[in-house]
Amino acid sequence: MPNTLYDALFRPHEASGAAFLSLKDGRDISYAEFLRLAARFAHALSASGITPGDRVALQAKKSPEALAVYAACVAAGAVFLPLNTAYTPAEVEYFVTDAGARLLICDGAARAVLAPVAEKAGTALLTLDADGTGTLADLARSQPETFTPAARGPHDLAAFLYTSGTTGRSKGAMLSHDNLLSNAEALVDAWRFTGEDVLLHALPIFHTHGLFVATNVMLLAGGSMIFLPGLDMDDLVANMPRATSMMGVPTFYTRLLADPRLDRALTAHMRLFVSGSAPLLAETHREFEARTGKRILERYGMTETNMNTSNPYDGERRAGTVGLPLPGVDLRIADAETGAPVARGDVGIIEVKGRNVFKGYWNMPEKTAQEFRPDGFFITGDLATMDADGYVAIVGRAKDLIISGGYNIYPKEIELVLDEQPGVAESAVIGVPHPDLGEAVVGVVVAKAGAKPEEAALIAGIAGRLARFKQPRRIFVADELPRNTMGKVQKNVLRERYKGSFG
Ligand code: MLC
Ligand code: AMP
Repeated sequence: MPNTLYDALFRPHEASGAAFLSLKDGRDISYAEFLRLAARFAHALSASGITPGDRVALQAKKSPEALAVYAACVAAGAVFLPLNTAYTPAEVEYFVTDAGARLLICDGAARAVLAPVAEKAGTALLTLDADGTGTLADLARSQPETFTPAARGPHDLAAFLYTSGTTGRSKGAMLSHDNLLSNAEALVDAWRFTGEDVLLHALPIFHTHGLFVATNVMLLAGGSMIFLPGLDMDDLVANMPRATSMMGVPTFYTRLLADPRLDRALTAHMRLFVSGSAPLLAETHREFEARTGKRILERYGMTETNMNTSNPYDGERRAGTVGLPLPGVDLRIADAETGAPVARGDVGIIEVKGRNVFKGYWNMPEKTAQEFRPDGFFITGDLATMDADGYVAIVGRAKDLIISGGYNIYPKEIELVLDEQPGVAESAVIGVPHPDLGEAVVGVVVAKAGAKPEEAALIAGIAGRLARFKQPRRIFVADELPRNTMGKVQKNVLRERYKGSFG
């Protein structure tokens, strides 16, 4: 039966003995092997009662098997809901409950803490460990190695990716088969990926960048991935001579630059370095070129929209810009109030429309409506200019967002937890420059009368509530929060005050 994503990304490789994943331990997994595993997993999903349209949540370490759960969901017609491995059980509970997930697949070590969560949410629970074992594998072992994909059309949903928001309540971005496929097609073409490519893959596979940009592009092109568990400089350096390309967040590039082994010889075999998910400093771009002779290709995207712009493969890759709108993406720089396009060169909000743009936030029609213009353009909240040649430069954010090491963090979510801590009257959370992460989270609290909240106690108090990457690296106690005449906290004043916190 026709299944838009399966037919484009997976079916063509069913009989291919070519390597799809090369692992750190030297093992290769062929396309055919991977797809046999995915077929067994798809049968296991069906055996667990999953039918097309059901949500399947996965919180598991990066492994070929975790990636095969994605392929199995596509084949079974389920909606894949990958979760950051750093999320606490309380955070997982929110996502699983909000999405109405039928099944949660988690690491075996997390089973004890997540079992009550799953039970409360009415969700079945299976386990998948980093070595591929667990109750999912047990269930899949005796299943057939072929699976007839469920019928899914372009507008059926393929994934929910949760993104945080200004209210502190995360929203499930609904992505269709066509959203994902159209973007993969645009990127394969724009970045010239072929079956000869070997991508160095050190990103997590629970976000757009590592899952859809990197993986879908390689599946569509038929290339292979050196599939590393995470960002480790020794692994990166050891494997780079075998690779042709790499995709990373800016921290990948600043860490490479800090490594004396980065030079022309190491990168000689590489045809493409892509950066995205957070701003790449023009200085990083220039230093990287000086050291390696390679110009990083920066692109810009978002969970809700997939990739919107990219610097050109052949043309000029301009440092400090995110390049030109991708083919098929309608992009305008608009006035924040009216949505009318601003004059060339002026600052406005990036708005986009196209097959890449998501279907809305799950169960939040009003929120969805607020973020779209009547003519269908999605309001990204990113402030930018477009120059005479069409290059887009992001100059700031209209949304109160922190990007730390490529992870998005909304201050409100942290402020709500800080406000509940003993002795805290109110709080403000900001991002300040950080040499490794781009931005780091800083909390500023005002004490209740007579109370003396201490940084260490505050940090300990929020530890179990928020994923570690969201927790402030520093919490300062201030006499009061600076406010404007409207009573709104002036975060720019706080950012200025604490900007030197990390050197
Ligand atoms: C890890 N830690 C972080 C962090 N990552 N803290 C803040 N921000 C981060 N991004 C914390 C851990 O909790 C831990 O804390 C300590 O840092 C070391 O953890 P680690 O796991 O050893 O970190 P490391 O491997 O060095 O990870 C850093 C990183 C990683 C930058 C490589 O965060 C990463 O892979 N980021 C990529 C995120 C990504 O894929 N973004 C794309 C989103 S999609 P402690 O105190 O316990 O030691 C998107 C759309 C688009 O944005 O356009 O692509
Ligand atoms: P997310 O919601 O996690 O998908 O993150 C999307 C946000 O990351 C965008 O709205 C931008 O603010 C930011 N972003 C992504 N790529 C870039 C880039 N190349 N430069 C600057 N910001 C970026």
